[in-house]
Amino acid sequence: MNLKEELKNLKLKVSQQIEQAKTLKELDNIRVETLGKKGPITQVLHGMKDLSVIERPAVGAFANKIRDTLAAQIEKKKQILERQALNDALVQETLDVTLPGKKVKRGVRHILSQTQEEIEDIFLSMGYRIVEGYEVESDHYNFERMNLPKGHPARDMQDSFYISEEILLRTHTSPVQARVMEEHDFTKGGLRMISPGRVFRRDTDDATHSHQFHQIEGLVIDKGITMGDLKGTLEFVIKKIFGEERKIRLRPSFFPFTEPSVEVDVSCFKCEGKGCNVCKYTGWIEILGAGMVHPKVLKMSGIDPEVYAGFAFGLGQERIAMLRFGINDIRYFYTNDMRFLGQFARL
Ligand code: FA5
Repeated sequence: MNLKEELKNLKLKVSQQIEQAKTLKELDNIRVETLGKKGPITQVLHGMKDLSVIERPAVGAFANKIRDTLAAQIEKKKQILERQALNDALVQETLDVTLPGKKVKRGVRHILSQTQEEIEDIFLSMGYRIVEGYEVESDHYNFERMNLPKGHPARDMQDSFYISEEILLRTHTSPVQARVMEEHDFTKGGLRMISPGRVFRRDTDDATHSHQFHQIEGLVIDKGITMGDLKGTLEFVIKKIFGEERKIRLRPSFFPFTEPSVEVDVSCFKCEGKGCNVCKYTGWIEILGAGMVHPKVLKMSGIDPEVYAGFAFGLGQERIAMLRFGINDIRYFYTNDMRFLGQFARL
């Protein structure tokens, strides 16, 4: 068989292989095997040295033509296979755009933070300022300046965690009263502030008590402040928190730093005063402690009680949130159970 015959047969065979190739990889193998340096066409071209000078150009041109034809066929087939591969991928990787998306879970503010912010907003709307106190306090501000000298029996009600003899974790937010009173410039007007924050007591944890909880302190000092201002302010705030139809009542009580002192009750919002398990069948729920600032406390802060008077109150934030939302165990606030916390995305 002469070289031309050989090339023709080769072309036929390779053409068929190209035609039958199913994948791009298969096609590329054919290209390398046929047209590559070690492939049969190159071999034929090498064999040309044995041909006569007359035969050589014709066979050479024929071999080149066959190589170009096969290369073009391979290229064409490559495009077909590529399109096919793309179509297959499009079919296989179809996206169902109607499938519901993945929900991104939005967090919610902790119910205690929400309660605090809501109460802050009420007081801000009445021109109060918000003051931050210290969680680590001195015995001096926490007790002495609140008219609770060492050995005073009322200290027993607020046993603390001591860091040293004089430094402790504050047991209430009342020390902020003394700190603000002594730095307030009364030539510029009276003082109205609230101070929310964390407090600590050596109380045993149960459904209504925690060794760590939150209070909001309130203090107003100006000329001519009376018990009527205290009652009116608290009535306004409590109605904002618990609803316009609520009533309040003041009961005599005792705090060393206020005189007179009162416990403030709100009419029960569950039974409307008829008596139920929430109000322990009294029709009233105790909500906070308050009173007129004791003249001794004013004096210790450099304020003349003959000129100025004021009222103060302290409420438990957990207590407010528990009553409002019917939460029956204070420990839910601190255990970070999302099933509990997630329910309060509504304020
Ligand atoms: C006081 O702490 C006073 N400083 C409040 C005050 C301020 C009175 C200004 C007058 C003028 P009392 O110990 O009652 O008061 O605490 C206030 C509130 O804190 C309580 O009504 C209750 O809601 C909350 N509370 C007290 N102990 C705990 C506790 N262990 N766990 C959770 N809440 C508590």
